[in-house]
Amino acid sequence: MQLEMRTKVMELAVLLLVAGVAGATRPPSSPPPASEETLQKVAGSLEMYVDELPQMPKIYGFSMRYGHPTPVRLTIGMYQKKWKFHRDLPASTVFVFGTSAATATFPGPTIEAAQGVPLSVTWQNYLPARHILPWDPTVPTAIPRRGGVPTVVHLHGGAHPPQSDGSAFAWFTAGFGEKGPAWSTPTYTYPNAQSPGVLWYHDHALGLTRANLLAGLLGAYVIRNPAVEAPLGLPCGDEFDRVLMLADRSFYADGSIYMNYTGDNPNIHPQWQAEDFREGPHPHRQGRPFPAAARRRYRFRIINTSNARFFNLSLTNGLPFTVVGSDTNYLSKPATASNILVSVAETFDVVVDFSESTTSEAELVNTAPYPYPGGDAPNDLNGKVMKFLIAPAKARDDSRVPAKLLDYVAVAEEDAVQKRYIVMYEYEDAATGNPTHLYINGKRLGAPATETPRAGTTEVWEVINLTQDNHPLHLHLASFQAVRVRGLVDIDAFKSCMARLNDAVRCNVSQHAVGEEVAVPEHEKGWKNVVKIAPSHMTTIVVKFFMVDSGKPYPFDATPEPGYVYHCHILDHEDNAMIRPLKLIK
Ligand SMILES: *[C@@H]1O[C@H](CO)[C@@H](O)[C@H](O)[C@H]1NC(C)=O
Ligand SMILES: *[C@@H]1O[C@H](CO)[C@@H](O)[C@H](O)[C@H]1NC(C)=O
Ligand SMILES: *[C@@H]1O[C@H](CO)[C@@H](O)[C@H](O)[C@H]1NC(C)=O
Ligand SMILES: *[C@@H]1O[C@H](CO)[C@@H](O)[C@H](O)[C@H]1NC(C)=O
Ligand SMILES: [Cu+2]
Repeated sequence: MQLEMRTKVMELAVLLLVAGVAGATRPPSSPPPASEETLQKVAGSLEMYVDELPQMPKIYGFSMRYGHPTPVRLTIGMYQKKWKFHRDLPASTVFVFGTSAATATFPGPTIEAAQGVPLSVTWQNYLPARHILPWDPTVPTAIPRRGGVPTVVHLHGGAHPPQSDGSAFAWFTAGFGEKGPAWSTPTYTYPNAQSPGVLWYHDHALGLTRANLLAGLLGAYVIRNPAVEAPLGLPCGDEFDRVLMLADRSFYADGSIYMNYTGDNPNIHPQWQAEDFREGPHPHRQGRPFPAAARRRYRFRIINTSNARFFNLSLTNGLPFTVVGSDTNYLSKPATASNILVSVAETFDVVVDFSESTTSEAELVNTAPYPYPGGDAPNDLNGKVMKFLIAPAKARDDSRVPAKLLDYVAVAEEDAVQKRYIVMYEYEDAATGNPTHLYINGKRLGAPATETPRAGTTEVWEVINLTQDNHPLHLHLASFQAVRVRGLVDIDAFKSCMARLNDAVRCNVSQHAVGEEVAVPEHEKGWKNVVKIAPSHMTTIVVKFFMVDSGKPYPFDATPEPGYVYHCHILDHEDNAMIRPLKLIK
């Protein structure tokens, strides 16, 4: 008891020290460290399935004034406000997107874009002097001298010029008061030249992404093209085509969002943790029934927005998911799956046919262990995502799932002009054995770019995980596809060689990557922007640095500064610092 008290006092002391370093950007009067028990108690006190699933407001990124979609300019701000997550929970302070503080929502409004119609968005920062969540100045972080919350928006899955990509170094504070070294413009332009599909926008500020997303800076972005999509006949319209953004959050009893600010190695990183899983359920997951789902087909665009949690989703009444798209692109033909494994930031576009249900209710449940794949099974609280109440009578349904969806360019591994080894390392504190930081290819983000593909070409990347986690790899701009996943043999020898030489070829990768081949699931065989990289495996991905729907070059210059990045999408890894530059050349 006494010992525990002392630990807490020490934690506080460390935190105050951080506050001293961080000046005005420190969290407000920090809440006491909460125990797992307390958080579970708060989560358990929220009655499940009482609040209806919300429809987020839509903002149109085009105008139909002349009878056809024409470009518009939008201004979207980031605001601090109070947000009611659940009937039984006091309102929480959040950072959220909206066209005004009054209309801002968690998640932010869904931006509706038209394929082929460019959209300009001026992103504005109205956030206060101090963050609502703790952050760690000892990982590479945007730290403004005069306070404020640095943010910069990245459109995940978007093919757009580097100046509009939301470089981690292009952050800015309220009123553009302070700007990061790569800041160049308040207005970002999204060409929307890519295939129709679902994307999402979120903060990408250096070292703050995990805290800024946890606070609420995320929203969906859908590109549509009726001429291409209507003939497919999939469920459509606001009611039957829905975006589901999954997230996990824990709360204090007063409604504040919880973030663990005791570092894994507090003497090195006072706050940073290798994997910051929320203990409790997100009320969006726990508390939301889908009101009276009609007995017909629905299309759900499921986006995983949690920091580190994987979701292995299935429906309790046994209905399968018919997967029609993965990340932003359609599959070439539908794939049926009884469960889908969604990593951080991964997206699945699925159709569920409730007319086939033999029950009047179905729960969407998550069975993925966390950390994935070696961790604990989810409990009753965080294993339940939402519940569908299914109407008794069959509803009229003109939709269908066609045998063929959309075709894109072929994988064509043989077209690759370059092969690269991408190796994920985790470093540990010798004393505690806890992770201190993670790097790709043993290099910091700030080290000169080594991945410099030529625009318009195809490359093969052999991605090797030398850590214990499954890392969802995300490339900005490029689309890629896993073609082979192969086990590594004699891994200890390989690992120790890599620790010495950091060179896959000299470490005889071809003699180690000869283990069992793991099949890539049918529903993941599409052009993706996030691919799960399994521990102890080498995943071969084919990367295209051009438009994969048409095979044409990017309709913009992809080579200027500040370039792009590629990174692990576990936000705690990305922030410290599993992220590297991706610099296209002519
Ligand atoms: C917060 O993190 C610390 C250090 O990893 C851990 O000991 C503690 O159990 C965590 N607290 C909760 C509530 O998970
Ligand atoms: C979402 O991604 C997070 C990591 O970003 C991961 O921990 C979580 O399991 C994923 N959830 C789903 C449903 O995929
Ligand atoms: C996901 O859950 C299903 C049961 O719903 C199970 O059969 C499957 O093994 C799980 N997959 C993973 C990768 O955990
Ligand atoms: C790689 O393999 C060759 C031939 O099998 C061997 O001579 C060499 O020592 C190996 N290199 C390392 C670093 O293990
Ligand atoms: Cu990772």
